[in-house]
Amino acid sequence: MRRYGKHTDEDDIRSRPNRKGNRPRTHIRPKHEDAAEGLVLTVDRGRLTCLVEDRIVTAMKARELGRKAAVVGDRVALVGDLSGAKDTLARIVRIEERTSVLRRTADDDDPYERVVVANADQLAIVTALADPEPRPRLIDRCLVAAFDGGLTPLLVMTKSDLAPPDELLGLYGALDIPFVVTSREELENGDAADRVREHLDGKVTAFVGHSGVGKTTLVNALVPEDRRRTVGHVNAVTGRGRHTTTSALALPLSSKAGGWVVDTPGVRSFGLAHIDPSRVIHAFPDLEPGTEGCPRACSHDEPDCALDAWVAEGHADPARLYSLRRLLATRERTEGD
Ligand SMILES: Nc1nc2c(ncn2[C@@H]2O[C@H](COP(=O)(O)OP(=O)(O)OP(=O)(O)O)[C@@H](O)[C@H]2O)c(=O)[nH]1
Ligand SMILES: [Mg+2]
Ligand SMILES: [Zn+2]
Repeated sequence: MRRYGKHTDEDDIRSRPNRKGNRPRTHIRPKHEDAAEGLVLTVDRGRLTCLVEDRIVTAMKARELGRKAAVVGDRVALVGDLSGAKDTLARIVRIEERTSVLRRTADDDDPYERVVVANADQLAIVTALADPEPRPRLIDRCLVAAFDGGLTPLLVMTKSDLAPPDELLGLYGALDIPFVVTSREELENGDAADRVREHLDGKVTAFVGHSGVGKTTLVNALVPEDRRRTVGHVNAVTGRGRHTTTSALALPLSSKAGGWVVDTPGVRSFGLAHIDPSRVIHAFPDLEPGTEGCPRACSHDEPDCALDAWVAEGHADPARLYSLRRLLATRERTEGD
């Protein structure tokens, strides 16, 4: 005899929690459909400052993200306390797909690559014309990282009050890369900000370069102080002797077109261990057409390379070929180590 009654009882017992209104426990992780969207503005020792609507929310990453780390510029999904009130902490449960990634390694032989900024459209490579001296090597490396990461480059040469830009313009002025030259005076009368801003509207621009070249000075000239204060009240820029930037910080531009600037800490080198040498040539758009006559899989640093003859014919500056070879050689050497 089938004992419907008993079965029903058992079913009742099993399903009782549901009837009480509790959600059934499933093995599928909740999708956090109610999560809010945020933008990571700065990261400091595991604490992420995010912009959620118009609120500044402090968050940490949820365990379920595992080893994935959110970086400045990341679009993230947040749950928990999103009020932005003091001492509250939200959780980042998802990092949205990135449109671009600026990566570097500390040195060429450092296998640990870090993402400096996510979702930037443009890389402003900042070089002082003096104090500190310009380093074309570093510029070339930043260009490689920009092309490789899907960012368009912009060259910013600061401190033209201390030294003329002629030499650097000789090297980079002829490339199809936009550039801006600024001085102390132009910083003070607003011209520097105006001229740089023309290249920034509607874009997310990361500022990189050696320490002391004037990245923060420029970013501060671009973003009005009241805006910096709202966003940056948990700002990770600390002063230690000279005010040196210790973590990346995204700040909104005030123009109608919108856009963001990302100030980053100064770098000594820009390791490219993660980039395939065959891709390095893309950062030398002035030389790239000359590689058409190269043998297949040319390393561009071998006797049959077509670049020597092409440059000798006057198509490009020999200093640029030297730069390319030096970059390829330093990469090779560290790879052979
Ligand atoms: N003469 C001159 N000095 C400048 C100019 N721009 C910036 N400086 C000075 O250069 C110094 C360093 O500027 P910062 O803006 O802190 O440099 P930074 O690139 O942010 O440095 P890190 O944060 O260490 O990477 C400051 O003393 C600035 O006042 C300029 O156009 N001319
Ligand atoms: Mg700085
Ligand atoms: Zn070649």
